[in-house]
Amino acid sequence: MYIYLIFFVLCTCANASRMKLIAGHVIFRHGDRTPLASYPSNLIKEENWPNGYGQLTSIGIEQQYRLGQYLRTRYGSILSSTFDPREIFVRSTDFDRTLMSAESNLHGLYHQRNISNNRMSVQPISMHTERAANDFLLGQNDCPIVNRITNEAYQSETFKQLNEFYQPFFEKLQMWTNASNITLYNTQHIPDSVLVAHIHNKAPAWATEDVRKTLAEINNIIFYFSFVNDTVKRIRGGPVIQDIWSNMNRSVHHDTFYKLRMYSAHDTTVSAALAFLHIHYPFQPQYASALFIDLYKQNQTYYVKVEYLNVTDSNKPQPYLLEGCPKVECPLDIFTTIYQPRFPGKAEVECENKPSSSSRSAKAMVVFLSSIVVGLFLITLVTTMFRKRQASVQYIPVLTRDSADKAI
Ligand SMILES: *[C@@H]1O[C@H](CO)[C@@H](O)[C@H](O)[C@H]1NC(C)=O
Ligand SMILES: *[C@@H]1O[C@H](CO)[C@@H](O)[C@H](O)[C@H]1NC(C)=O
Ligand SMILES: *[C@@H]1O[C@H](CO)[C@@H](O)[C@H](O)[C@H]1NC(C)=O
Ligand SMILES: *[C@@H]1O[C@H](CO)[C@@H](O)[C@H](O)[C@H]1NC(C)=O
Ligand SMILES: *[C@@H]1O[C@H](CO)[C@@H](O)[C@H](O)[C@H]1NC(C)=O
Ligand SMILES: *[C@@H]1O[C@H](CO)[C@@H](O)[C@H](O)[C@H]1NC(C)=O
Ligand SMILES: CC(=O)N[C@H]1CO[C@H](CO)[C@@H](O)[C@@H]1O
Repeated sequence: MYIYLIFFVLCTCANASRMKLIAGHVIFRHGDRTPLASYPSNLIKEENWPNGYGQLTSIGIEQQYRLGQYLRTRYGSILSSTFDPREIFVRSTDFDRTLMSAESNLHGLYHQRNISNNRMSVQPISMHTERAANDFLLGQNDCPIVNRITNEAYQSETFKQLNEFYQPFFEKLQMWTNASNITLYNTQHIPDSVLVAHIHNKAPAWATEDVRKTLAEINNIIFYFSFVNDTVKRIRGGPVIQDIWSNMNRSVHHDTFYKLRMYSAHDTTVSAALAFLHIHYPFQPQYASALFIDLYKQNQTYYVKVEYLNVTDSNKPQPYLLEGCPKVECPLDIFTTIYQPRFPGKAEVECENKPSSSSRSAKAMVVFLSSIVVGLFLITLVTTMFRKRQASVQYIPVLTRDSADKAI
């Protein structure tokens, strides 16, 4: 009896002070697409892919449709069942695959239509974009300083050592692909071409499981090195997080805000946003993977919760405990204190191509930091060799002599 009473009281209190969802923000990668490029020995040419290179496939359309259905279950408590442009704002990069991904996703999110007295079977939904050259928000504009820092990272000892490590594999890869001079610096499109071909049952015979695993490792290394520098994190990941923060700030100040802001973008956008938040995610984001940054309210206090749906179609996002936050539901004030100082300035200022003022000290810094990273890398390598390939998420992608050898 008493237990029931206590239980009842607890429940009532819990209800009264429930975490209430206020606003959702989602950054996702487009769905399954055709390859972006090829290699000399490839028998599958661009014309063998529906609509050519870099286009959303029917698999990708369906992945996004299902992600939209998941968004309905996730945000159904704050979004009307039919489209209302005052509630949702959709922003996409200016690519066919991301625009079409957003459309497919919205078909899953708004299954109920209500237009022209139901005489039309389509519900148009507005979305916004920006041509790539001006798209600072989702990281598409050309930014010379980012290229310069990336090139500096490529000069680091760690990167050189990794390049050495994969030389025997690259020699094989040159033979298979008929491409010349393959290095970690220029190989990006081969892992992609092979992965996409494999998904569509068109992979060449040499692309065994071990070869694909090694290619994936290489891809992950390139992703890792692309977003390791704080300046790059700020420039490539900062704008979208700042945009999200502004919407949360408007809500807190009782200004007009969107219940859901959706950003349809790329693996690089998702990686950069994760890196900006100091989440060390050492993999290439999968198709239709989605990063959620949601605003909650409880007892007049606002909280930010960050979750990443890291596997296509999994519907099981992983919550993150952010550095400096006491718990997964991070009080907005703390979130603001941590991230506001890292927000970028205007694109023109951030991306300005200034010559490096202190390139010597910058170089010394790179050498110093690389030696730390080399140390970490070697420790990781040795540990994994002893552990015999136990799956684990490390700060740096786990490499083993084992996997490099088998691929050869
Ligand atoms: C590789 O390139 C050479 C020289 O260009 C050419 O003769 C050969 O047929 C190519 N092999 C394949 C498998 O594409
Ligand atoms: C091979 O690639 C590296 C890095 O991309 C470049 O520095 C080098 O000049 C290239 N060598 C040849 C023979 O093309
Ligand atoms: C990031 O790059 C900038 C510009 O080259 C450099 O000054 C800075 O030291 C780098 N930061 C790190 C952590 O390597
Ligand atoms: C937060 O939102 C309020 C109300 O819209 C606005 O006046 C204020 O400038 C915003 N703060 C920042 C730092 O943008
Ligand atoms: C919320 O407020 C209620 C009533 O003021 C209080 O009993 C409860 O402990 C508060 N909950 C939290 C999590 O602060
Ligand atoms: C996805 O996240 C889970 C939980 O953090 C992790 O165990 C898994 O390795 C991740 N998968 C991929 C493909 O990133
Ligand atoms: C689901 C929904 O909102 N249906 C409405 C569509 O429009 C007709 C006519 O305006 C309404 O009667 C429905 O309720």
